Amino acid sequence: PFLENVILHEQFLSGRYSTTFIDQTPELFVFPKRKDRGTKMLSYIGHTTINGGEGMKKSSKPDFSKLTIPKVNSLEEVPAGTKQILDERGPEGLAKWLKEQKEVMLTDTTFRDAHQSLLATRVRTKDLLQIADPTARLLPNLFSVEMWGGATFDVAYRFLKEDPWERLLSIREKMPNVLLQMLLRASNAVGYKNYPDNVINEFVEKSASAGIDVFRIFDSLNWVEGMRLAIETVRENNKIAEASMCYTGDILDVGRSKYDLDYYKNLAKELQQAGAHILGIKDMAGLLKPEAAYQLITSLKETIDLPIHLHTHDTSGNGIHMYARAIEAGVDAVDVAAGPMAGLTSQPSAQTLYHALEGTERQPKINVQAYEKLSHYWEGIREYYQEFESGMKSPHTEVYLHEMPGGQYSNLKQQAKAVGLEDRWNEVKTMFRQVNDMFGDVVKVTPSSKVIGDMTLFMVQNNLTEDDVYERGEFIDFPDSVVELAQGYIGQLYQGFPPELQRIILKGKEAITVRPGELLDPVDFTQLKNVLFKALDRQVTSFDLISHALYPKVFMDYHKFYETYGDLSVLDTPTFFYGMKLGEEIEVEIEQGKTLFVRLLSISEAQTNGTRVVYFELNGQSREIVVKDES
Ligand code: 3PY
Ligand code: ZN
Repeated sequence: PFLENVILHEQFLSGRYSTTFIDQTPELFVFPKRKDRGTKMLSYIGHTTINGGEGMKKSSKPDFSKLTIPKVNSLEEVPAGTKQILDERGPEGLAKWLKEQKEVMLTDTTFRDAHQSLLATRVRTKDLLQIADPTARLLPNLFSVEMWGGATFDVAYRFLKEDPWERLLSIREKMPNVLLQMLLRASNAVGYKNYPDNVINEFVEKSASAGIDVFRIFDSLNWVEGMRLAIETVRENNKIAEASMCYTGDILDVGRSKYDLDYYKNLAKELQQAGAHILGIKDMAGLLKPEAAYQLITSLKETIDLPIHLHTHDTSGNGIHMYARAIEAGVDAVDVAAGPMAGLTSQPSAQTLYHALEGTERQPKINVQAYEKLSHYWEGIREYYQEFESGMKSPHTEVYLHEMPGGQYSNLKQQAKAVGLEDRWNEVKTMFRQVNDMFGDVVKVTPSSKVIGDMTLFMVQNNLTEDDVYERGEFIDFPDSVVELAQGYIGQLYQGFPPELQRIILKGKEAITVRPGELLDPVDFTQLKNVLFKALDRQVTSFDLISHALYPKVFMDYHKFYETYGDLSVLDTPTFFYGMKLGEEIEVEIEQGKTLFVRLLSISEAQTNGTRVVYFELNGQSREIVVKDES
């Protein structure tokens, strides 16, 4: 039970108490015995040493090389950048400024999409934070740093056991000069479903107040109705609304007319009218080919007045050539990552693009040597996360066939493996495209891509063909997400859901055509605050409230973990994932000026009840922790 004690008692909270209150209710004054921070930390290290990190198979701790952090003078003032332009001129002024720049501007995605796409979003705040100040000082000419949103929000809580809001607040402090950017899934916020309108309002407001300047907003079906609320809320908060269209299909393929140049031109006009400060083009799978990019940017520049910001994934290996053509056509900004975190399912490399544009007027004004120095750091960091690599080793042109987004590829592969389809991965890729075509050729990006993925696995697992679905569909129980899509709860598909298939999937359930958010009851934040106060046994912040509204279970699980093991964000990454080696000593700075020195002395044999005793030395004193061996 969460706290029956006095601090939550109504009488105590209302101030109506005296010493008789204590006499009459002694049970309220029994406080649970709290473990100290050191013990909690040792429990975690002991547990991880014996059983391996969360969701990882147990393996011995590799010998990692020492990280190299570029030397900068942290006492000097950080050079001014785009953030100061936003503060002085507002979002419209900033957009105008962007359009006026002769060189192409760069967004660095190393802190978000690069590791979401290469390392299952696992890079921890500690590893981002210690390079944030050097990045701000060495690359003050970046347009922005994309460092939040997308999958980083729930992965932080779920797997890294840290608070995403603290990541944002602390990076903001270290990077006062460049715009901080996030990926916002419009009405799905940073989740996988539509949320009530007041949750979107609140989330945007809190993100803006915690430090986000540029909101890249997209709808997973390119449904503008689903984006309006997010765009308006960002504008109300005086931040930059980068309304984005997701690029799908191939405008060069004349046989495939659904998503042609006119489709994108109309969409761009609609987004401009909806209030975009910048038009984003989100090529989430890396399907935009060089000549297509040239034609697309050229026509969009003739169609709208907004600056254009292009995002891609380098899966096919054509990323740099594509960017070069888009830059030739006048694109204003593009997304890149530091070399060691670039390429394949991630963004193209910043340095490669810099050199590719040598001798042209549009070469970015960045210090490429500084990028190389920062890259030494990222090279070391990537090693820490080797367990989360997807295994893709070379350019993968098959993406033009299956059209799977960069961030989904390794994820779906893992899911396929989990349901025993590892050996049928090639079939899964082919089926992914077949499901896309069956659903009428849809935009595939979180969360619509997940629906296609769910249906794909379902069909391969059950050996179903498209004909089977049409012939026997009435007797088939489709995955929940597929029913939701067919029902309109993820939004409206361009040109609608194929009616016959919709009927088969819905089995009499009604489909909606309005915005799902309109139908959802608002969250009562006042009531939630009271409930959370009881459950957490501490002051509830507005960040807690919004996190709980988005991810109730993930948030409470995180809280429970935190109660047991304390603040793990201070632990170095190798220890966080692998625990300690016998005889090893580590230092953990639990707060400024307070350091724990931990040495692992020995581990006992497993006892009859399946536990082991782990013997540590903590700041010179011996400590024992009993850990259940789960092997
Ligand atoms: C996300 O929504 O997390 C994405 O990166 C989509 O491409
Ligand atoms: Zn992306």
